[in-house]
Amino acid sequence: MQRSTGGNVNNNDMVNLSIDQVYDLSVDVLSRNGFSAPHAAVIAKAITAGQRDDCQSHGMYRLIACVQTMQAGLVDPAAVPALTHPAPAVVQVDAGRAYSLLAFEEGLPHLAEKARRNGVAVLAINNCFHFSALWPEVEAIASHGLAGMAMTISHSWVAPAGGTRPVFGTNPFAFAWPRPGDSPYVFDFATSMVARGEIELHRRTGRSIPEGWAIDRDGQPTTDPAAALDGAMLTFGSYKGSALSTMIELLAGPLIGDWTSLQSQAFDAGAGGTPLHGELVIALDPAILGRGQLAANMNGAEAMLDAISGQGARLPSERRFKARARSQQEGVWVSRKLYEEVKNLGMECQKELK
Ligand code: NDP
Ligand code: PYC
Repeated sequence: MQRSTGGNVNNNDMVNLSIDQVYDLSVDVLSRNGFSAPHAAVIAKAITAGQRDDCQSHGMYRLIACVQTMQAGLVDPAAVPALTHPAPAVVQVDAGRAYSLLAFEEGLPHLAEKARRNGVAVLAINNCFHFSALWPEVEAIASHGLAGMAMTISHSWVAPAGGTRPVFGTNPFAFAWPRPGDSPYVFDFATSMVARGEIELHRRTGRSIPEGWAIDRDGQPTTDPAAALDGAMLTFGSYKGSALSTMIELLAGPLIGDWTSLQSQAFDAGAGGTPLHGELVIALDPAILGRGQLAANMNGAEAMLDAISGQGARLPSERRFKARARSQQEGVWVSRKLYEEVKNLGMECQKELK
C-alpha cells in the first residue's frame, strides 16, 4: 500500500482520506502505541474495512478504544495465537489476551479445511479482547465457498426483555452464504437494538437516540445517549432478541470454555476497556451437506434471494457493498474532529517519555 497518512484536509469540518490512507494511519497509530506488526496489520485491516463500508460504529473511531485499552494495560499487544485441534472438526485458538483478529486470521485456513473435510467445522477463539464487526469474518468464510456464522458476546450492557438490569452483551450474530459470481448474502447485527458504538457516536456528536434503544439507570425509557450508556440497552425483538442473546452468551461463552458478558464486565472492573471473552465461528460446506446436487441447490438459493430483491426489498449488506464501491472510487469522509483525535492518539505519552 502507498504510505501517506497526511489526508486531504477540506476547509469544512470533514476530511477526505483514501482507503490506503485510513489503513496507513491506523497502522501508524497502533504501532506507535505498542502493538506488534502482525496485530497492527490485522486490526488496521478490520478498521479500514469498517470505514470503507460505512460502518461508522466499527471504523476509525474504534482506534480510540484500542489505544485506551492498551494504555490501561489490559490487552497484550503482541501475543502469538496458540492453535489446538481438539477434534477433527474443531480448531481452537487461544488469543492470549490480545485482540481477536490475529487469532481469527490464523484459525481461518484450518476452519475452511476442516469444513471441506467434515461438512461442518467450528473455530473457537478464546481469551480475546474483541472490538470488531463480524461481517469481514463471515465474508472471508464465504470466499471459500462455505456458509459461515459467527457470534460473540461483550460486556453486560443489555437488559433481558422484561428486566431492567444489564446481563447480556450487545452480542452480534453474523451469517454469510456464498453466491456464485456475486457478493455473498451477508447479515451481521447486534442482538441489542443497535451496537453500543452507535449510541457512543450519538453521544460524541450531541444527538439524542430514538426511543426504544435503552433505559436509564432507574429503568425509565431514555433518549439521552449518556443516560442510556449509564443505564441498560434493550434487545431487538423483545423476548426473541433476548433469547437469541442468551444463546450467544451460552455458545460463545461456557460452551467453548469462556466467559459470559457478566464475567467480562467484572474483569474490567470499571476500567472502561474493550470486552475480554470468546468467539464462536462455524463453517458449513454445501458441497458435502447438499446430497450431491450442489448446482441445483445453489440455483434454489439464488431463486429465493432473487425473490427478495426482485420485489424491491433490499438484501442486508447491499448498503455496505455500495459504500465499498463508492469508497474505492472516492475515498472516505471522516469528521476533522475524529481525524485529529485519532492522529494524536498516544502522542501525549510520547511527549512524556521524551
Ligand atoms: P445495523 O442495525 O446497522 O445492521 C444490521 C444488519 O442489517 C446489516 O447486515 C445491515 O446491512 C442490515 N440492514 C440494515 N437495514 C436493513 C434494511 N432496511 N433491509 C435489509 N437489511 C438491513 O447493525 P448493528 O448496529 O446491529 O451492528 C453493527 C455492527 O456492530 C455489526 O457489524 C456487528 O458485528 C458490530 N458489533 C460488534 C460487537 C462486538 O462485540 N464485536 C458487538 C455489537 C455489534 P447494511 O450493513 O448493508 O446496512
Ligand atoms: O458496538 O456494541 C458494540 C461493541 C461492543 C464491542 C465491540 N463493539
